[in-house]
Amino acid sequence: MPGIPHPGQERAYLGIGSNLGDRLTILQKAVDFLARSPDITVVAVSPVYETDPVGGPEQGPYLNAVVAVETTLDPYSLLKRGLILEGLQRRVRKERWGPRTLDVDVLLYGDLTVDEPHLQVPHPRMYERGFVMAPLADLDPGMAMEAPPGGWKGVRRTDLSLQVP
Ligand code: GSY
Repeated sequence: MPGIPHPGQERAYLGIGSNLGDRLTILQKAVDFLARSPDITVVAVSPVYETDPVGGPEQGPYLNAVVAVETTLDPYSLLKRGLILEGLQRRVRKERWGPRTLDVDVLLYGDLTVDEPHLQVPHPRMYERGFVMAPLADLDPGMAMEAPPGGWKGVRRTDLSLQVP
């Protein structure tokens, strides 16, 4: 991932995922929304992966990707922006780990560590999740955990792609 953030900006990585509705369109709308935000620059978007659901009830496969951004928002405001985005996709929080139109996670925010009830950065489960590590490694191998022998299970790279507007 080339480039150093501009002064006053932080590099952050967001995980996006969807397993309900028109999954690719929903992810693209999420990228478009981020790119339209004056305080966020979308630097790069990973390839799209189809992934087996981790946790929760029986549910359909996800499409997952990782978005690299530069932002002047602090990590809490970035989290809030993600929640707004989820709301725009009419995500209803019925059950933890259940199917969802859109999930947005703040994975990394510069070198910062946050450990608060509503926000943990780095995301506490990201290093064990192939659906995060595989796309993150495509964007920035230095930030990701190396895949285990045999590769990440339940994670398939697709030919689908997300555009940076
Ligand atoms: O934490 C993100 C939501 N989520 C996902 C996901 O995005 N992808 C897959 N494959 N499984 C998941 N389980 C949860 S919860």
